[in-house]
Amino acid sequence: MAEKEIPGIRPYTAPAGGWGALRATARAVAEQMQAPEAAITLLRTNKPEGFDCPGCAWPDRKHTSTFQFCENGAKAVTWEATKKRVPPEFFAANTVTSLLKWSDYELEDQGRVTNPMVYNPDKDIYEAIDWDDALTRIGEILRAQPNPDAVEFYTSGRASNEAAFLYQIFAREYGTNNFPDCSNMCHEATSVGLPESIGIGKGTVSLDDFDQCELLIAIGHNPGTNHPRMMGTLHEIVHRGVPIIVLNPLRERALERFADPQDAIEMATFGATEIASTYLQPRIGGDAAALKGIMKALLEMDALSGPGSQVLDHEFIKGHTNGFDAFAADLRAAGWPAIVAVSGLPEDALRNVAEAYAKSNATIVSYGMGVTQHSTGTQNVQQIANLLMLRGNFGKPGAGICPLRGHSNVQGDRSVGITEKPKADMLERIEQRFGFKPPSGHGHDAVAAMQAIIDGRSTALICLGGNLAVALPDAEACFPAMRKLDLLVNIATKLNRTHLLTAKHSFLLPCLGRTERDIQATGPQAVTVEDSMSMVHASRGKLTPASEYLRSEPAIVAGLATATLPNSRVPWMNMIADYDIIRDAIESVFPEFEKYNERIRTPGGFRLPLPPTERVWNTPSGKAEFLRFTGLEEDPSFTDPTIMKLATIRSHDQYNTTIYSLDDRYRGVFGRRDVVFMNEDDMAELGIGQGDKIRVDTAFAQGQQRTLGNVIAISYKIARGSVAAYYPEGSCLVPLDYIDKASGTPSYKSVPVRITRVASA
Ligand SMILES: Nc1nc2c(c(=O)[nH]1)N[C@H]1C(S)=C(S)[C@@H](COP(=O)(O)OP(=O)(O)OC[C@H]3O[C@@H](n4cnc5c(=O)[nH]c(N)nc54)[C@H](O)[C@@H]3O)O[C@H]1N2
Ligand SMILES: Nc1nc2c(c(=O)[nH]1)N[C@H]1C(S)=C(S)[C@@H](COP(=O)(O)OP(=O)(O)OC[C@H]3O[C@@H](n4cnc5c(=O)[nH]c(N)nc54)[C@H](O)[C@@H]3O)O[C@H]1N2
Ligand SMILES: [Mo]
Repeated sequence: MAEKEIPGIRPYTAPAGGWGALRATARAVAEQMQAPEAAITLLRTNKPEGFDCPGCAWPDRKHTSTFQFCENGAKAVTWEATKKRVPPEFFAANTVTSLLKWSDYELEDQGRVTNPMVYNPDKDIYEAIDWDDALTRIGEILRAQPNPDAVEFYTSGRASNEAAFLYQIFAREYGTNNFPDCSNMCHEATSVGLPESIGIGKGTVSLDDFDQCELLIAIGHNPGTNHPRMMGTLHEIVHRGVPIIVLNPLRERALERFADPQDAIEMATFGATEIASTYLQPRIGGDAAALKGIMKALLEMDALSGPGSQVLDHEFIKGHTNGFDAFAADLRAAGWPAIVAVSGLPEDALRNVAEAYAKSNATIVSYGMGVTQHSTGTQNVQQIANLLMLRGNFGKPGAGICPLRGHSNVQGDRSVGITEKPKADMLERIEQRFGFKPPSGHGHDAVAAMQAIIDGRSTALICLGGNLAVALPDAEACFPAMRKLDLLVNIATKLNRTHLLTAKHSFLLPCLGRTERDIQATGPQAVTVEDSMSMVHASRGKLTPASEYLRSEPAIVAGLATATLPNSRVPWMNMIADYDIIRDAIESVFPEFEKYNERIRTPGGFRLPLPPTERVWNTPSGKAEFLRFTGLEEDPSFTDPTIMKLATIRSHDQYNTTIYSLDDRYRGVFGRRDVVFMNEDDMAELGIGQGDKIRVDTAFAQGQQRTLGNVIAISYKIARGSVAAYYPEGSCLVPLDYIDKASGTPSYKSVPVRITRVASA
């Protein structure tokens, strides 16, 4: 196919990282920050007396290393520490109806919200309101709701442990377990799948394990963009001679070639490091089939091997696991032709992975949204655990499972009680500590919360951060439903669309960000967060707050609680005066936080217990469980070969629903986001040329169909039968109930679609 010039589409041929990344950082600082105080804060990111980077949940070595350069961490910090403001005058000049026409990028780019605001429906604008008035009115409205279970308490994963803990105590004393949470759209498959397999819903590796691993298998994540500090680790292990096998339907530049900005020689010589030793491109949704193929090959190799040279770790399987025989029988029954067809990978490629895996004495498997955001997300995660169990890769140095968490404290929020399915022992300890009886019935996760709002069962929504309506799929169903709410409260740093989907009563409460000083009655306070590897440490902001009216998240939650629950048993104001008291309370409800205040005062903090690292399995059988994925297809209702699978993915210049710019440098897209990435052969077969206008129609049954129009096709190195569009633009294609039944996670990465050409470029 002759290449046409399409505006904004230019192949990117350089390695990821390198000077391009440095230039992008300098630009982010220049565009957003007030020099010099704010720019200097960047140097305090992830330092012992500094703040935790809001960018991602990848850990840092002891928080004492020299400044780790990271382009997207810099963007996250500068975007928060921006000099731009959204004062009351802004709202006075722009009706909510007019703001709804702005793009997500334009809304957030206005800067930090400075005052508490209340919506005035007569004028269709947000107006400034005193904190006390706002809190009193919210309290009155909350007390007037039909029942506590008609209120949804959403949490986004930037909230600190202290804020999240107070928030769950508030909601439970109010009387509900409705805790929709961003992890319901993210790693819920991990939180549900891994406890069944290995007894805990978290990763088992530490950074030290990366120093000792002999093989890394990286499945369905894009660290060059989303976990950029991981690139330093990948760079190191490649230089140690460790092979990295990637499974990703798209070629992601940083997983191919990367120039480490921390590496002076690489920078000076314009050199780069090849990251993946093997790059396999399964079809979207083909991971379980690929993993089953790899494990089947291992079983076959083991059957041929003699005593002493066995491929499987039989001792581990016998001593530590359950369910092996049925699991192995299922693998033996799976036919190679079907594995090849569904995974989209040749048999010999899968056998080669098995061989590399059999050679390694210590393997880590890392994974992200490419694994979890599928209708079989939970089972996909469990296949990864199975693969590791076959060679005893739990509880030994250099080995384990590494889910790449999303938001910088999403894991911590769950550790301190943000869960819609509370365990009895936690509830008992809450009652012991605070003297009220928390509800025990299961509440709503994110999708269930929105379904309750759509049906009118839920009448109020409080959001501790985030952009729930845009983060959830299916705007067509969600946006109108938001307007039926009686109460909408958003605690936020920046303006976004969820704030504009106003209810009968709507409030916007501006809070401090991570980078800012938090001073309470007893002096400056630090908060704590937990990274992807279960390390808990302190974070202390240094910048002057964006406005004198901002309050900290813990203070806002305590204010809401006091206003709503006049007879509360909880000493809210004491806890706000001194966050050590919040941490003491956390420790009394969650024993694994013992000596919390003492241990966060050591640089680097402390690690929460991870029993699988000691080969202790907190499952009902007391063993790690081999859990089967029956069949190979993730959704057997869509096997018609004309149906393709669409994934919604992040560009390099976005943070979830926050769009920093319209560029996606490493994928060669500049100044636009209206693209659908397609395989060249699929395009040829469908008669679609580079840059042609297309439409994407879902292949769901009548009534469930959705369409994405006004997009162009771009040829990209993506597996056949697979297409990709940006999140959130592509979210309109995902029906709200197309979810992983086990975890409730929307299938954002695997929508059955058909593509038609509308007009030529
Ligand atoms: N700069 C930046 N950093 C971030 C974020 C951000 O938006 N911007 N978001 C944060 C959050 S909340 C999260 S959860 C993480 C997300 O981090 P990632 O997990 O990296 O998220 P995505 O970009 O959504 O998708 C990851 C990859 O999945 C691949 N993929 C799609 N479908 C499949 C499939 O069927 N199989 C396989 N094997 N791969 C597939 C895509 O090609 C893509 O490379 O990043 C966090 N960090
Ligand atoms: N189609 C599609 N949809 C997806 C995904 C996908 O891959 N594809 N990924 C899903 C995933 S993994 C996730 S985690 C969700 C993300 O869902 P959310 O967590 O709800 O969304 P964010 O875009 O991270 O939220 C951004 C907003 O958070 C607020 N904010 C920023 N910092 C702070 C702070 O310090 N405090 C407070 N209170 N507010 C703050 C700002 O107002 C900002 O506008 O989206 C999900 N949606
Ligand atoms: Mo996420």
